Amino acid sequence: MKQEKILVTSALPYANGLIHLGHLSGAYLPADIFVRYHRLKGSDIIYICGSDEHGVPITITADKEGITPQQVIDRFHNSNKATFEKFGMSFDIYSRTSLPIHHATAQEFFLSYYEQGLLSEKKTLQFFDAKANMFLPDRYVEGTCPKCGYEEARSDECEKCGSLYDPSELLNPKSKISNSTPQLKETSHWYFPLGKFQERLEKYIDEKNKSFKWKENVLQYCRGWFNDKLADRAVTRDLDWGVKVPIENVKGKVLYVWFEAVLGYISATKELSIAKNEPSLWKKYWQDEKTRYIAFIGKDNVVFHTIIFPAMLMAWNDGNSDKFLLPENVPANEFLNFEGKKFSKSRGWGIDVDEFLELFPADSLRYALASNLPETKDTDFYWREFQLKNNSELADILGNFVNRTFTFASKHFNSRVPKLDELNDRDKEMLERIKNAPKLIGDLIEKYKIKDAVFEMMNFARAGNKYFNDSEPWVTVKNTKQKCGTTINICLQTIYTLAEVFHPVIPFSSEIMFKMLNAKKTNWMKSGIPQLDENHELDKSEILFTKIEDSLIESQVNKLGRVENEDAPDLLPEINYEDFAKLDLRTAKIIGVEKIKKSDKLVKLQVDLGFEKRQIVAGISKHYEAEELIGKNIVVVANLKSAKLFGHESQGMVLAAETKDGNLFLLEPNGKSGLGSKVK
Ligand code: B3M
Ligand code: ZN
Repeated sequence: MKQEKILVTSALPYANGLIHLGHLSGAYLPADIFVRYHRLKGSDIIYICGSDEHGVPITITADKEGITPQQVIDRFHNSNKATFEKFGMSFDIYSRTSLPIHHATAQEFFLSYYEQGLLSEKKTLQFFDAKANMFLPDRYVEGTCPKCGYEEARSDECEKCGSLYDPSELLNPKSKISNSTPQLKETSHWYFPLGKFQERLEKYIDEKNKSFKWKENVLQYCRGWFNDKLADRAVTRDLDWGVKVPIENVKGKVLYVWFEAVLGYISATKELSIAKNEPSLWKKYWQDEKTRYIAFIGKDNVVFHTIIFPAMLMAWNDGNSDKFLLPENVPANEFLNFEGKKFSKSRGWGIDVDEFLELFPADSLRYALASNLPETKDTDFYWREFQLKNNSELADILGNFVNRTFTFASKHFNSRVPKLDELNDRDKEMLERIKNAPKLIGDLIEKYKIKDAVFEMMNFARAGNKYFNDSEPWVTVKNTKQKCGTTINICLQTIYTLAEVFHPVIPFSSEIMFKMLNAKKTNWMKSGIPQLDENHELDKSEILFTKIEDSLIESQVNKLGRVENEDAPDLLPEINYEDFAKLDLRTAKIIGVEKIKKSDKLVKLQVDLGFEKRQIVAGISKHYEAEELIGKNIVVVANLKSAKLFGHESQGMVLAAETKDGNLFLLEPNGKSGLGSKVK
């Protein structure tokens, strides 16, 4: 059979958060299974992924934490990369879109469109947040719907009544970033003419679907987009963080994150080529007509991979002699939910993959997720189901079959593969099953029916167990040892084939099975032919799967929905004691109050510190009547440099607590500490 050449990509996760189980089920685990299968089949396949490191949310995280966007992406890139490794993802490269090679690639594409005259520059009005000094993407503006009065409407569309309007019609707009009122400000952007490509895109999807059968859920999304007619799309943004618009004299504008992120697949492949010392290797995958390109994603990314990315590639191909391939298939999955609800970090619903893998083996998670993939509709992860999959399937069926076979082989056959003697019908039937398993399972994987493939894998192990039981080697070992030998031989051959076909799903355990067999993987299809010679020496047996205790599962279930503290404020950066000790805080008493005429906030206080009297201007006049202030014991900052406020000298500061709704309360010591005492 001819060797297939295949390029596989998985959506590039944002380096702005940790990946969760839902991500694994959507775009990563199915792809990894597909890739591992093809490697065993002998296909020439590369698997590309990496972090998506641009976009507004990353800059917002950075601002919130008082760090740079680079620090944000470094943190999440490194931890997601490590988590993927622990989970057994077998990417050929896990790259990042902040690398120069990606910036250059994305700019090259943009310039090609620009030079072909495809992009149009348009002026628009967009909300600008003066406080945060930035243009606001739609989802960061909220206001009152001009049609129905819904108060949480978005800048150009109302979720409640469904109406679309111009952002200038939105009432009481608020910036979600600074909570201030944004102003509409003129800006200009470049637009990509998606509409021009509609006909070709429809044809492309139609043809690919005819030859390669696309998933119904994916076709549905595409039809929806085509029905609404594709419109021009702005492909630039006013932002500092991202791939700079490569046009002279254009400042402060970057490429829209989605517009460049999809090109990250190409730049990552280039990076891989350089790492492999074959700089043009990437062309072999992206530009050779014989290559099959499969893009694995989750359902929220469909339009970008079936419409926008293909249109971008078509546009490049129109203007350049080196032509890129379009995806042959985009087998998007639906979502995985968690115990009946959406994953939510803030509500404590779900578990980080990293934390999960501290508690349970990667293969247990891989198997549980793979047998419950959201291939045609959303599915749920349930802790009890996870326990059941591990205990009753991995341990009780696969693990048990391997264990009892090895026990027999070591006890009665000196850990060597016994001779295959005369075959009865049951033996022949089992050998037939071994022969058929790789093709049966492989065909399902090729059709992206991974869940069904996993079901067949376990079914095959089930058949092994049944064969063992029905053959009763514990009886034959006593009177017809040759018969017993035949049974154990066939069981060992079954284990070999199981190790092979289970490899894509549980690679770590498959590795152990091969080690126990003292054998190596072979070509996928060959693994249906008995591979272990008579008298072949086996390695020692290991426990493949341990059962998960109820208590461990219960403690996880009990944790659900518990959050440390949802309203915990963002504290200022840490200080050390020396910083604190610089403040000289003293007890004092208010002995005089005078309003400051031109200000509705400030009052002039005369305070007695015991050792001296001072004048302090404080912003509390909205919160206290002058009369109630006289005689109050307070705390003041006594070593604050004096300053003039509204023309009045202020020699210190009074301490007050501000509540969430903006009320101020003076800190009032009870008077026992006298005046001028140090507060520490
Ligand atoms: N980072 C969206 C996501 O993680 C986005 C995918 C990019 S694929 C090129 O859902
Ligand atoms: Zn409305």
